[in-house]
Amino acid sequence: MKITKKVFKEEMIQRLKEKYAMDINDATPQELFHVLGSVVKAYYADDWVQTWKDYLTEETKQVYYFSIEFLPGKMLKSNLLNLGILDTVRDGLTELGFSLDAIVEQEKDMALGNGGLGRLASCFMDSIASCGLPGNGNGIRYDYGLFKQRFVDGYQVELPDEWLNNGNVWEVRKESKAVDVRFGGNVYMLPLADGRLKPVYENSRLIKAVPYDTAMVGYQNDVVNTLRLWSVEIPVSEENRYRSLEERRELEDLTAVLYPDDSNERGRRTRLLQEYFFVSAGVQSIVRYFKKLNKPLTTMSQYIAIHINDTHPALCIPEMMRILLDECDLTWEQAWEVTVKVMSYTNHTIMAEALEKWPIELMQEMLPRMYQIIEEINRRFVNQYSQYYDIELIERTSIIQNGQVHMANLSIIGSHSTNGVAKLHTDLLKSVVLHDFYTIFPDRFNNKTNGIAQRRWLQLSNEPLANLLDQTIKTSWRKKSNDLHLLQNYVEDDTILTALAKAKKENKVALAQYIEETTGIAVSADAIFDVQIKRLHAYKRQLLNLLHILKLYFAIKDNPDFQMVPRVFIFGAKAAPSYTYAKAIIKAINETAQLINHDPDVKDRIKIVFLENYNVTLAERIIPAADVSEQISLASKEASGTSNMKLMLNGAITLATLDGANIEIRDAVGKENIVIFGLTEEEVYGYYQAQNYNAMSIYENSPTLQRVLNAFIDGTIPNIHFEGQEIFDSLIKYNDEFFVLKDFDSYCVAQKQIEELYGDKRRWQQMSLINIANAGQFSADHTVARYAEDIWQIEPVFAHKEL
Ligand code: 26Q
Repeated sequence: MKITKKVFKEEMIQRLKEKYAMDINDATPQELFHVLGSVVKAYYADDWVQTWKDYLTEETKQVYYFSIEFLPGKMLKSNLLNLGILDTVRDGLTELGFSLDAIVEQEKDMALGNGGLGRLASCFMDSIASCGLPGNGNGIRYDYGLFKQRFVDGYQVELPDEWLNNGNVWEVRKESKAVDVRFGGNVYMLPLADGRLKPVYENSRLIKAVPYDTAMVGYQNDVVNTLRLWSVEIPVSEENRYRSLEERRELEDLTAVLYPDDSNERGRRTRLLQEYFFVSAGVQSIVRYFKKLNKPLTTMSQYIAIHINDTHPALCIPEMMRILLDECDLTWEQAWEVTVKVMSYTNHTIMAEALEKWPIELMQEMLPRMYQIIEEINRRFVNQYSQYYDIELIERTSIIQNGQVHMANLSIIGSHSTNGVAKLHTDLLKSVVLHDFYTIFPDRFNNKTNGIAQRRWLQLSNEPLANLLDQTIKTSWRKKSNDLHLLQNYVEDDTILTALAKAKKENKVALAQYIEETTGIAVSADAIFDVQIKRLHAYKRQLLNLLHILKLYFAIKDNPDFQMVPRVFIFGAKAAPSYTYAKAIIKAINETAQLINHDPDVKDRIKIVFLENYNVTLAERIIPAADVSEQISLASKEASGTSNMKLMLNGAITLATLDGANIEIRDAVGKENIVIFGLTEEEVYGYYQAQNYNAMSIYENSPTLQRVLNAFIDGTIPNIHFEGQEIFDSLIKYNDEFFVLKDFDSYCVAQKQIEELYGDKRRWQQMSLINIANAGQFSADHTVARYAEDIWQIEPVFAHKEL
């Protein structure tokens, strides 16, 4: 995109005048943001239209990434970067007397996701467009995204996320592409004269799904893909005229809020309806598009791929069957072949409680036709495979079991590909969690290790480091992330090592300032910034981090001269509103922070900072300033993790268990450049087998652990009467489900090791450099390229612009 500063400035002045009838000098940052947004939108408008046309006229095979969550964060800067006009716009604004950074602040985070899974979907959207791949997102336009977190007396309080309050510059409402979605009531199959069966619906409800499209601008390649989010509306119709206010409210609320639970939100009617709503709207609009190509429906898989991000969009499978059977008159066999070839599925968890299941009655009541089709898919599956496998295996793999519909089973049976998100995770799927399916469909299983958008997570969020890289190894790493390897040549170069340290320091000073402004806590940028940022979950073990902090605290209390490198322990984490245990941990961390931060004996050797409202924008502030990356989940429980990759890319040293993608990070950097501790996945499974884990005996044999755990119930940590007891009980009474006590000692050793390494400045900088240099393999550009080749069978539109 070529625009000059001059043209840009004129455009800003003109549009401001048109939109607000105002001189630019009188504009507020909010008004400037909106005008700038619309200017940027105009810059990519032609490419957006052209990309769409190209796909249609060239009949390009496209992927549709179905996800109930997308978590893009702010979009202004990344759009400017990808259009290649970031510097022009920044300079232009400066000349007009404004700062881009102040305007950027005005944008609300688009937070239509909980965490890892939603952010992954957004990194993929960026990489798909940036690699010139024909792909689109399909999801829900929630009126309220993930709740805003506040701490009141150390407790998490949730406030609504009113992200649409000032309007949304990026979206385009496409009224003409609306579709109807039907649910509820009864359905029966009416035999027609020609032998076919036609569904007849009674008392069902029709709602209108209206799409809002957002441009996914590729990195300097003229490709602009589409993220399509659906919003509910009540159509004007005879049947709706007489609906009560209450009934209308229920329908309108369908796309009102994102469910804030990222593990098990079971059996909620609205959640199931949300899933069907965006699936049905999305699949209908895909079929409508496909019909424009005038190809036989049986060839659909040559033009369309649909990806199911976790099981939440699994109804894509029966919905595609419904459309092909009921509306396109394909036979069951034809429809099934098309469906399986089109669909693919990613699993993001091995935790049993997170595997989605719906009660049969609920599904029958809400989605009667879906249930009929699922029953038939299941009947045929059982029929076909009981010829080859024993009845127990067939029972374990059935979609319908014990009165419930198992969405993972549906997803595997109804698709041609099932992938895990890190090597270990995929191995566990094959050998344990989905072993039965692996027996039946070995060819369907594959691994796709997660990746991150290195442009957002380095180039945009860490300018000091990005500039240093540009000066040292030139700029090719922005497109070809593996060129970060070039940095390895400087591992003995003291000038570069010092420059790296300086960049990190600059980021730490900036974060220290933010911390002081937002929390009032003064922290030194010379301390180790030790960071754990992720959702709050028992398996992620924020508690282990806290126990270690308490151990250090008692060491100081026992010995006022206790020597240690000063540390700032930084936390960012939201707990699902209904997850009492996670909320208890938040309260305990906050009260421990009060205790330690205000204890004069500590003399600033330890500070605890729990930053409120962890979100994409806050992550962009914290990650560049991190020295230590805490990735301490119990081995086997974290499917992949992605903050581990972001922190590594920004030069933090990983302190980790052998879980998820941590293993691949270790392999990439070498074991001297990462600090590993704790049980291995095999050892964890060993304990499950033998059933001989005994948390109590660890406690009884460790005076340190006694002191630390007793602090939760003896008033040492103030104001946590109930929470402290709950936490204590989880470890002692309920035998420590996530082996926190078992891993405690080796975690403390690892922490000591971190401290010693940090003491050797040169060695630390070398480790940091090696981490950055080897982070390229975790770029989402690579990940989506593998999905494109192995699963979706799609190609970059401009072969010459490929990676
Ligand atoms: C399910 C049913 C009903 C309501 C909500 C849900 C639900 C919602 C969100 C279940 C799970 C999620 C999110 C899961 C998630 O974020 N998983 C993470 O995915 C990352 C990307 O693959 C991995 O890196 C993490 O390891 C994994 O925990």
